[in-house]
Amino acid sequence: MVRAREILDSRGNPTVEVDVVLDSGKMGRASVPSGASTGVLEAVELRDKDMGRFLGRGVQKAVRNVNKVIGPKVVKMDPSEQKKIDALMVRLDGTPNKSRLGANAILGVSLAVAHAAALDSELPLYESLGGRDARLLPIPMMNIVNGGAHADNNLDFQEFMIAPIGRNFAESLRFGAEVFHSLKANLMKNGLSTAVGDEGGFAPKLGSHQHAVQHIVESIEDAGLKPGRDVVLAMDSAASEFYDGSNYVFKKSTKSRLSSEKMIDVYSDMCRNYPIVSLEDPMAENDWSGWKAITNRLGRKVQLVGDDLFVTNRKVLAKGVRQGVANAVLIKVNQIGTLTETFDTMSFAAKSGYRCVISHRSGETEDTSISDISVATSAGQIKTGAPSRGERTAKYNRLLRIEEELGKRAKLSGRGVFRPL
Ligand code: 2PG
Ligand code: MG
Repeated sequence: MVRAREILDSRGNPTVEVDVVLDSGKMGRASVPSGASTGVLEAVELRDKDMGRFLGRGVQKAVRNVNKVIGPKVVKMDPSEQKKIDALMVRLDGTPNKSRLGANAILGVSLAVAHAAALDSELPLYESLGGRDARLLPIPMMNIVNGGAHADNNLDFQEFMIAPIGRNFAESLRFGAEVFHSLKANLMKNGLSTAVGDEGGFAPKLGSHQHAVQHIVESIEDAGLKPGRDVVLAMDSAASEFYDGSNYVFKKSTKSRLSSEKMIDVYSDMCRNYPIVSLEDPMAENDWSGWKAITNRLGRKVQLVGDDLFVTNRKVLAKGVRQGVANAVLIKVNQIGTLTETFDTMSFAAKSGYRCVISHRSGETEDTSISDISVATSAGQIKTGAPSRGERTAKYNRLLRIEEELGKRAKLSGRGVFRPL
């Protein structure tokens, strides 16, 4: 049996949850995340637009598409046939961007099928998807200062992340949590707000992006750790959000307007002054010449991750590979809509010498599928928010359990994972 329902995500918006119940009575369950700063080419999240419910954000149509359209077609199929089931849903939808049935309907089924298959074969999800070789734990990239579309402060850049590198995943996570607490103390000492944003990071009003990084570096030291050795830094500017078609406009802070070249100077200086190893969406999704220029300037030293730019889409990524743009791709299952297509994009990235970063969305649920996916694919990097808010810690805690379960076989990815290939 396949059944869907409307549940709430971490922002209090409705989202789709799907149960796939096997004849044995075993049940695979998954729910679907939702972004705030979305790429234009993302697969379509179907919303009801009925203003009488949830401000138009209801997902009853997507739920109905699972229960009435997809369910009856896949119910007789074997859950181990993930590829066939995903391909069938893509065909049933029939549009290039899943706008008929909704990527939220399709992904819910795709993930729930994967969980059902794992239960059926009595394997943990990471092993069911990745085989016996799946034993690489990712370095967590923890977004401890939130800005952009994720907070109502004055930071234009969306995410300031720490990537703590311990001897194992549990130690990395501990470093991350300790820095989070010392950042809280640091902000309080400076009379700044310690309220958190959508991804659990602090959202203080700060003078500049450089100030945000400065507070983070101080907090790493206060926690007794060494910036650049125990903890390195990453940013997601989500630059499409503040690009007006020709300039980068810091609308939340100084109102200054920067050309692509000047914007790249800012990143270049920040990477020189701080141990920053990864920049995500430093340029806007429609500023391909800016992207090309930053790749030429920084792409040999720093990981440059395309999120809005590539939207987990193999075809769009192929354009980037052809043009020599970016050197890594962010992987969000709901940007493309099925597990099969996600894996396809990842294997194409690997073949093309691009790194993959597994990612949550700013609107999340308690679902932890991406933790298993990160281990199954040996991606080596995951970003899933601060060590705060249950929907974020659920993913990190799942990784703790996976590490424990793998025992001596578990291996933590290392600092080298950020080095461009
Ligand atoms: C991003 C994501 C997740 P959103 O830009 O990388 O951090 O944000 O889900 O809002 O697109
Ligand atoms: Mg992003």
